Amino acid sequence: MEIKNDLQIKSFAEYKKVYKQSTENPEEFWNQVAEKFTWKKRWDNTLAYDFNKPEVSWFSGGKLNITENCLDRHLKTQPNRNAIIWEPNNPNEESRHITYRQLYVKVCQFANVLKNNGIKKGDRVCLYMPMIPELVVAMLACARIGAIHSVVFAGFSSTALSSRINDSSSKLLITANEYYRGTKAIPLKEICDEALKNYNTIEKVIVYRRTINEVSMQKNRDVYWFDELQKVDLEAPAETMDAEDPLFILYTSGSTGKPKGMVHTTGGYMVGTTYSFQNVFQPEPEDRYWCTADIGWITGHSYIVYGPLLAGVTSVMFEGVPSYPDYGRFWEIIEKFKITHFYTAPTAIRSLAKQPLSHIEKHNLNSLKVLGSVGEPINEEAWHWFNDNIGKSHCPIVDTWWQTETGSIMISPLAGITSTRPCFASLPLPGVQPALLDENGKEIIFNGQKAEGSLAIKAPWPAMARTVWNDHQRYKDVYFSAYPGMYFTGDGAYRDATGNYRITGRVDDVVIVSGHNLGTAPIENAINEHEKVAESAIVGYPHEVKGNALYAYVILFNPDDASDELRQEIKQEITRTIGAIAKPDKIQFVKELPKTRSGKIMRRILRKIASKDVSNLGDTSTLLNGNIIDDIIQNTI
Ligand code: 6R9
Repeated sequence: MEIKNDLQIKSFAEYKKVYKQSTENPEEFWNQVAEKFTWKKRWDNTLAYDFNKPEVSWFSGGKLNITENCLDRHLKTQPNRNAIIWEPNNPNEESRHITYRQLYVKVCQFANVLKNNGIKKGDRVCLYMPMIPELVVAMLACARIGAIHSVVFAGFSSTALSSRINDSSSKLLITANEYYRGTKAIPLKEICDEALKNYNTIEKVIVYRRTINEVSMQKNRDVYWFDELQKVDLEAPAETMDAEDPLFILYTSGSTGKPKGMVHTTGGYMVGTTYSFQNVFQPEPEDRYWCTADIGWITGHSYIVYGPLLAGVTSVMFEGVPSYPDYGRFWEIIEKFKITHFYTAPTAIRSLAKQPLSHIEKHNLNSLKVLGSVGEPINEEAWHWFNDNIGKSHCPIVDTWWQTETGSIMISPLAGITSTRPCFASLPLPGVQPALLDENGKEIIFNGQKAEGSLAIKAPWPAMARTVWNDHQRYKDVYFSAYPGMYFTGDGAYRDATGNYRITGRVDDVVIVSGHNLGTAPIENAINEHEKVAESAIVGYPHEVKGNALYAYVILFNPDDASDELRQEIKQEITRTIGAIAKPDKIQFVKELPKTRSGKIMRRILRKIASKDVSNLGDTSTLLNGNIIDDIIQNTI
């Protein structure tokens, strides 16, 4: 366990000292962290970067395989510790305990299956799977042989899946026949078949049988996971990877157009996720850490799979939902496995806070030591509810701010070390240099005064995404053009007089619904697909449980077509092209949309109207058609 104790900061004074060192001499700081890992060859150059190109490389010349750090390394010290504890959707089904040794064997074996199916270093493999240990096995097996995994959230539609398959030109698709989430059966293989109907790059499909039900299998293309295992050895050498070789692609919605395939590389991601995991959560060897995210999101990648396994901690994984069989499910799991660290999202907290406390009172939550929140700003009420009823006021809450693009947690308290305060993500982790920018793009230097502005990051950190797959220009345009020489986060932030950050929300056209980032453009495109729709605009408005919900303004070719039936059709179109999470709660048919003279829809005004906050609509003088606003307000839903 040498890695754990060496990496954890243990006092606030130490944090301040280390933070200062990390900004004064980042290379020396990250060298010391990187030295704690197993490398096949040491790196030549710690950091090279140019944010104008933009180009970033960490630990270049270093050779390694991340799975030797997640698995082989722990075989010497703790082969029998559980790597994964898995809890199924249905509480009557058996949970599974998988030790580091067992996980190592499964990963090696499946790495051989991948090879047997023609996968080589650098190939892309798409994983469209439920929350089962085999998803972790498949990810690590890819990493073992140097293939690039692209996990697609199993809640996405066949259209969303096929666009991600083709964008990454994945050769192999790994899925399950079907699975259950709550009372719903999800026919995953059927969705895959739909996604593969048209042109696609997939040559083979490996199907894990999560249930006993038969599904259709296409000859020469589809094979069963279990059958493939019978054909291979248990040993698989770890491919030698360059520190900057891609480890995975993960798609995130953008404010315009198609999703961006964020590319994360091997060495920096390993160092960054481990360091942040160790310091934010402060785990001890015997702990049982549970993150409720789905592995289809970055939180699952970094803090269910890589961070905890690299740190040698037991990571608990749950297949189901907080409401099934009842709203006591999370608390039951905490009691069952004596969970010490519970990392979840504000939207889950808010929905659980609406339920009677009796669900909680039935369970012993005394094992809990640290609580975490991620995905969107946690409002004060939810923070207090979480603190009082779950943490019983003795568990620090780490409100962790970060992004798919950042790869690792950027701004967060360190559990038990940084003092916490509702709504505040607090202070940057060592190695992270945030900046607040005013409307002219000028940095508001910290001088003991409160300030508010756009949040940017001034210098590279190891786990940052290196590019957008096949579209480096877009990487530059989205993240490095707003404020030349800095990484732009898309978020706004407030900084108090002590230098603590509070994230205030997106400043671009991304709406966060139940913790999921949804770009408004793809949803509008889906609505516009309907033959009766001329144009549409999507905005977010505050929602008690989801944080934000979607409000759609839709112009019809023929206003007489407006009906509830049409609203349903529009929702279906969205479910089909993106997924049910992108369905608007409200659809208002309008004659026109407020537009600027340059033709840009004024979403700022629509957001206010949808939020029923019309007292001050701000400057509407730039509008081409300001006269339509009253009409929109009068017909607000
Ligand atoms: C990890 C993750 C990123 C966006 C981010 C911000 C919001 C995440 C937050 C938070 C306030 C927090 N966000 N954590 N806002 N406080 N603790 O969620 O990645 O899905 O890419 O979303 O989520 O707006 O820019 P991702």
